[in-house]
Amino acid sequence: MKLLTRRSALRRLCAVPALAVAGGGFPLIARAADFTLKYGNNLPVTHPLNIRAQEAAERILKESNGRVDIKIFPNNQLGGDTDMLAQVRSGGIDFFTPSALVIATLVPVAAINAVGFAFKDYDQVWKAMDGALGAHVRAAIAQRKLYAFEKMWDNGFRQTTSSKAPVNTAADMDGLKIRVPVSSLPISMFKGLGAAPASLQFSEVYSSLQTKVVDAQENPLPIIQVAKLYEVQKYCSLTNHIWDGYWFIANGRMWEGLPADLKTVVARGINEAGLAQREDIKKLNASVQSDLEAKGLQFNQPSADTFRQQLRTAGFYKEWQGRFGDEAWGLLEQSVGKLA
Ligand code: X2X
Repeated sequence: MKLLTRRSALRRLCAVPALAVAGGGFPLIARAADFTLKYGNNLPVTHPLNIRAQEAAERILKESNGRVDIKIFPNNQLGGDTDMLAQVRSGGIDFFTPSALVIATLVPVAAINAVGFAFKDYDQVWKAMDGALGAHVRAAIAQRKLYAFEKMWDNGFRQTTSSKAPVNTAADMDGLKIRVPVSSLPISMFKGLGAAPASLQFSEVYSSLQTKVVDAQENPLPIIQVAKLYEVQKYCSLTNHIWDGYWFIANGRMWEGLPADLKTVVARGINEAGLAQREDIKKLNASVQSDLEAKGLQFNQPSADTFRQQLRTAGFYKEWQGRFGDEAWGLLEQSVGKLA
């Protein structure tokens, strides 16, 4: 956060270039924002997350009468997920949107929404994440001195792409060199399925597929589209194995230091943009497959049965029930039914 002192504000005014006095002859000195806040994320600017975040920043600037100016640094400009998570903790940046899988490296229970084949549909997802399960995770995030806004943003149901062959059953995962995010749950899950998962930050995914460091990856279709992963993958299997979302988080000290009226403006701007972003992804989901097919990806639709069965046999659900604890697991099962 950059809080302008009177002196630095004066310095800024003195630095206003001659250009500002062109035009009407009156100096067009814009009032500097009281709070210039940095927000970093890992997605290309064309993803709905960035489009809606930009809208939110404009709305917040306006509704705060110019007092809060959020600057967005998309597409891993400030480093990969691991770096941005460190920066939002230290205050180097003010906001970050880690996927639940990514923030789980700091707040383990945050990976609970990513338990394999748990959520059946979005109805279940938003009831849980806007309800008791989401509240449980947000409380755990708060313990790490980060503030999580109430509404999670959508990443989507994760699908499996490969340059080698389609995945139809769990047996097709055998030995598959697949990139997963830097997070222990997907590593455990893909090992349970018999694959050979490798953790890489998203910033490295395109090049590692291109150079065949890995043969496969898994992500929601909108990401496969905006990050152009179809250029380096042939097959897309609609495994729907994980539902993944983004927590919009703020540095805790910065958030505490923000005056109450500005907190209200910022939270409203971000939460409402999040709800709109969910709708964007929903609309995209209806059209993105045919777009990706036109770009050459071949689709297939496996049934979840063999995967779920294999995960049970591998002890995946038992293990993660133990790791998350009975309270969080109970909240998940309240939303999706018995898992183990
Ligand atoms: O890294 C990924 O695969 C991504 C973009 O889905 C996340 O942010 C977890």
